[in-house]
This record gives sequence, C-alpha cells and structure tokens, in this order.
Amino acid sequence: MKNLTRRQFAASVVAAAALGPAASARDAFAQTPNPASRPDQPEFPPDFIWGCATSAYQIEGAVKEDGRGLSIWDTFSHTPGKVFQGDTGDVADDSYHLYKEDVKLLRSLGATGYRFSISWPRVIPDGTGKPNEKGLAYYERLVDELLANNIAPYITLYHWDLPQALPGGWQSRDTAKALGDYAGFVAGRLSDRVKHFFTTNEFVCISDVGHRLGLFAPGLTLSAAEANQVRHHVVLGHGLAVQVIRANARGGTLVGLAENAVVYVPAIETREHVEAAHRATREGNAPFLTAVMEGKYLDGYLEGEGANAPKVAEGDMRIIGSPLDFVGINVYQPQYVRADGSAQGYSVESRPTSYPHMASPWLFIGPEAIYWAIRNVSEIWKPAALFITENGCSSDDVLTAEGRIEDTDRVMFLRNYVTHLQRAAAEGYPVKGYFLWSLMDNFEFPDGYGKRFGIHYVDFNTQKRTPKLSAEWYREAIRRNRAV
Ligand code: GBH
Repeated sequence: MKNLTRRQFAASVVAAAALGPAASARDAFAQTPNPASRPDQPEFPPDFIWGCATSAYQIEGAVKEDGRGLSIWDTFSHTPGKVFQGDTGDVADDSYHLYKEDVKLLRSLGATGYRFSISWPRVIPDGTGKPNEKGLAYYERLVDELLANNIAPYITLYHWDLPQALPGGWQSRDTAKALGDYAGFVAGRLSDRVKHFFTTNEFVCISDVGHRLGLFAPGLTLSAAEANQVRHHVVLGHGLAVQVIRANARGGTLVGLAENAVVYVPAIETREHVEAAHRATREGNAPFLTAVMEGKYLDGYLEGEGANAPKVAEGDMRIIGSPLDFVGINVYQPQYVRADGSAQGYSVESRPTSYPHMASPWLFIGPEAIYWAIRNVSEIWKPAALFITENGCSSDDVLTAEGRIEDTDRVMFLRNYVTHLQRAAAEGYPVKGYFLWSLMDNFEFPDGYGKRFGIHYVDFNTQKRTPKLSAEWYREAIRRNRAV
C-alpha cells in the first residue's frame, strides 16, 4: 500500500468492484490502507509554506529606541483603563533585540516562512516625510537573518500601529495616501530580498473596532457615517499601497493583504446551504474584501447604510480594486449560515450559549471555517493564490513543575483546523501556505499579556521562550507536510 498513490488505490478499488459483490468486498478489504503507513504520506504540495505570524507592536518592544516615533497603540496602551492590567507594548517580547533567538525558534520548527509586520513609526516616525534609516536597518537585519536560515520573509506593512503624528489619523483621507507612500518606500528598499508583501491586516479592526467600538486604538466611538468613512479611507489606503508598491518594487514582487473576512460556513453541507454561505461571504464582507476584489461597493451595502454610506471620490473604487497577486485570510471562528425564504436568501445562525470557545471568549471553535474560507473566496473571486495568514488560539497555559506547557487544547484546535485546511489543499484550491498565530506569546492588544496565543511560552520577566506541546506538534506537521 505504501507505494500506491491515493488515485491508484481508488482505481484498484473500482477495478475490484467490477468483479462482482463478493470479490469486491474481499479485495477492497484486502486493500484497505494500512493505517500505520498513511501518516507518513504528505498531503500538501511540496512547496507549501509552513510559517508563523507575529506583528510589530505585539512583539518588538524598544518603543523609544533608534528614533522610533509614537504610534496610536503607544498612546492607547498608556491610557488608563484601555488595556488589561495597564499592560503596554513597551517591552513586549523584546524581539527588537532578541530577533536572532526568535529566528532560531522558527528554524527549530522547520518553518519555511515568517509573517511579521513593520512598525510604520519606526521607519517613518512622523508618518510622512523623512525616513529613519536606523529603523529600516532593523528590518534589514531581520530579513537577512531569516534568509540565512532559509525562511522566507512575508511582510505585513500595516498591523494597526499608525504613527500618532498623522493629523486626524484614519479619519483623514490623507492617511490613505501616507500609507501608500510608506508602503512604496519599504517595498522599494526591501524587495531585493522580500517577495511577498501584505498591505494591511484586518480592515474591520482598524476601522470599526478602533473607531466605532472604541476597543482598539485610537479608542473612538464615532457615528456610523464617520466610521464608514474611516472604512473607506482604510480600503483606499490598501489600494494606494498596492499601486505604489508595484511602482517602486522589483519586478516579480507579489502583493496581497491579510484580511479577517467573516467566514460563513454552511450549517449543513447541502447545496442550498452551500449557496447561502457563498452569498453571505460576498454580502457580509461588502465594505472590505468584496470591495477590494470587485472594485465596487455592493448596492445592498450602500442601501443598507443609506445616508451613512461612505463618500466616494471619483476614481477611488478603481484604486481600491487594484488587482492582487494573492489573498491572505486570517481564520479564527465560523459563522454558520443556512438558506431561508427571506429576501436576502439566507440567515446567520445565532450561537447557543453552550457553543465552545477557547480562552478568549470571542474565539469560537469551528475547524471547518478554514476550509470554507478558502472555498468561498476561491469560488467567488478566483484569486491566483491564497494564504492562511493567521490561525491559532489562546489557551490558559500553565507551566508544570517540570517547566512544561501541556497545551493539549491548542493542539486539538490546530490539528482540527489543519485537517480542514488539508481538505482544501486536496480538493485543489490554490492555498500556498499557512501562518500559525503565533510564534510566541505576545501583547494581545486590549487583553495585554493576559491571553497567550503562542506555541512558545514567554516568561515576560526573563524573556525566556519555552516550546509548548503545540510547538512539538507543529514541528511534526511540518516535517510530514500534513495534518498529524
Ligand atoms: C487577530 O485578530 C490579529 O490579527 C492579531 O494581531 C491578534 O493577536 C490575533 O488575532 C489574536 O487575537 O470581537 O468585538 O470582541 C483576530 C480578530 C477581531 C479578534 C477583534 C478580537 C476583539 C473585538 N479579532 N476581536 S470583539
């Protein structure tokens, strides 16, 4: 059995079936795969990227070093009452100094990619204008260290740490242009060594969570009209970044984004519910991914917002819809949908109170979300390539007396999501890589250091990193190139 491909195996079963019922049953059983041999068969393409993800403010620390400017997250985290126990990113994982150690962690996993973000105020302290060479030099050192270890750098240009100095922040349209200029500058300088750039991370967190719910920096609770305008500026900033990167970077540079699209999962896998999930994906992501992929706001979105709809200038939608080389999706939780007789044709299921979640109360478990994210996005917009740019979970990790972290719940979570990712790869969807969130415990935004997402445990007093059971699991999955 070991040397039979799955297709050959299927063909031999079909051939056996042709011999008639008795023979077929006997031969099919005789050829049942030996379970012990199967786990060694790779299930992902040989060049599949297995990586980890982090972001600048969550890991770097060194907020006052080498000319870094202030970001809105410095201000927000230092505002009493905004972050759990008053935690800040001032030191975080001190990866600004310990990056070589962190690259070693990646290497010992066998990772072939690392998705990290660049701190805009480290590179352009005022958001626009004069760059800070010392800030850029840090990322050059990091990139060189990764390349020396055969780990491909995947750069996110904007993961929420907006330069505080930009007047009006994302409420100003000028910030969209500033993002484009900054992105083009970085790509121009690093594209000799870096092939993949993500413009932004998670539009809805930048706009709604920061400007409408007030839970993220800058902590505003604007009106719907104002918040919708922020949404527009952010997607416009993404589009401008795509264009300026293409103008400034080397030929062959690939550009996409990392988006936490709402993942609609058919409540039951039947044709009608599958179609409902497909429709919901397009309509439920109308202000963000749909606008980027189609270069327009759906009528349903604009009509639904009415007088609060964003003000769109001539030419904006073409910029927003700038063609991408790939789509990155951050997948955490599912939204179950079912077809119904309503005008929109579907409804989103509410969650029973017993619905299970991880240590973060918002992180509802639904491993099949990763499959449906890929399938829905692929079928609707047919991107040339997709990445899972984040997937992972928080767990109430404790150190045992022997200094081990037995995060069996995280291993359960990851194993199940990766199994569904494997289904997507096996069905031929063009998913090229998976970035586990996160390489190590870090500053979890408003949850501070109170929620741990790492597969390496970090002692924030000593900065010691310790691999958890989940790191062992990931090393094994990478080694076999399959879910284990
Ligand atoms: C990702 O966001 C981020 O990209 C990453 O930086 C972060 O560390 C990681 O997840 C783990 O959280 O849902 O209204 O209560 C994931 C999506 C959206 C989840 C905002 C937390 C909090 C506000 N996040 N949400 S709410």
